[in-house]
Amino acid sequence: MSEMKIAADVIAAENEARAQALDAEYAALGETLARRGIEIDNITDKVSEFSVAVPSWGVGTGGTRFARFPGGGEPRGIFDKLDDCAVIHQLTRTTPTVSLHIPWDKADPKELKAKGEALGLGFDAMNSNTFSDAVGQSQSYKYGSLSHTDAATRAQAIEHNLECIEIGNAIGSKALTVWIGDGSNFPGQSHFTRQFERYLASMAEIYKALPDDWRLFSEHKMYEPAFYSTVVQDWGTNYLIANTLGPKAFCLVDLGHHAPNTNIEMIVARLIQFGKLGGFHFNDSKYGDDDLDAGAIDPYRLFLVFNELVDAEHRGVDGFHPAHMIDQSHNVTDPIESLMASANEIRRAYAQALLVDRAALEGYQDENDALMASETLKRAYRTDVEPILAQARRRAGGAIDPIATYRASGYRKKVTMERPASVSGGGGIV
Ligand code: LRH
Ligand code: MN
Ligand code: MN
Repeated sequence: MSEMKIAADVIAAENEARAQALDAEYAALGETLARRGIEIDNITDKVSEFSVAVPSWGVGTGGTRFARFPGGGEPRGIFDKLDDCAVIHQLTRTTPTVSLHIPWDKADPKELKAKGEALGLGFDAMNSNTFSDAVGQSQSYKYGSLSHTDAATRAQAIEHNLECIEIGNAIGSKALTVWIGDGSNFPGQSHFTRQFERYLASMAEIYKALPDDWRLFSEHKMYEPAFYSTVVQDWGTNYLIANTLGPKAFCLVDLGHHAPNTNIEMIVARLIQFGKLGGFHFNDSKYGDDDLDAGAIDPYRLFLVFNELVDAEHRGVDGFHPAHMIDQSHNVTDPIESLMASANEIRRAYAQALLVDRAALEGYQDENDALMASETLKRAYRTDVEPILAQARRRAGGAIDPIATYRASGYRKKVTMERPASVSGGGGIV
């Protein structure tokens, strides 16, 4: 039995107050879906099996571009972060794993593993950091890391990634995500081809050290912190990387890392078609890499991404098991609340995508009936699946209403008393 951060009787009392309404709403939705030939419990079971990893860096207040306004009870380090992640999972039953970032989360792997086990949490993909300088490192990443012109700097960046694999191996992770900020700020500053050759050679070294049952995810981003050119700037370059490195290399799609209005769901479809979709960093975006809460700006786009994933599942695409991770930064909300709401939004998009009548859609596509094809997607999207999500949580021992239950539990107040006040200031991740 894992350590419970929220008392079971709080969850029970909060659920008790909402159980009758949920049962009525679930029964009504069940009737609606039955008329469409869908058995509600089948959808609820599928939703229950769907999980998404929480980023360790998401539970602290972020948004460090101009200033940071920390809330009460900010986690002091990785062990506090894991406690907060456990709360998210206990109430949502959606986030059983945490994605670590090294060196921010560096600790004795044995202690990390023991803490995870005590809380009932596992570890998802490891993330390396060669986009900022760590205290005491000998070479600076100011002019790049894995693609740096200097061999010693590249060697240091490679070595750091190997260490991430080693730590990950000791705690049960099965993947490494590499995002780098390498690029240039002026035309002419870097030779595009030579820079990319150096990157590929460095990544090949990392790939060589990957255990057989691991996957290597490269994450593209259009710009920032390099503002003229970025080495891994789009999914085309990313595909070339994964293809060049080999069968354990895949592309990671962070929803906020594209030009505005990019058709992300189509990128997802292409990567699925060519067997190189590794996984996601879910978040939402209005202008750039905003790291806003999943579904906060454009929930229909999130649904359309899931429509591609469910379509691939439906077609039985070979070896299809993308990693689901959240990558967000919370500036004006309690990060625990934002992450619970986001996990819920991600499951919502999945549940809605499960409701798409795929046979009808295929028929409309074949007949070139654009309007009815669009309506088929909209019909699924317009369905309020909240009773399914709430039922899935309740059946797994979570909360019918995670945010209300969290507020009722007084967890934030408790950790605010235990953890010293965090200082505000700038600087941090981009
Ligand atoms: C930088 C970034 C990227 C990484 C994360 C740790 O753009 O947001 O998405 O995954 O930092
Ligand atoms: Mn990301
Ligand atoms: Mn990002």
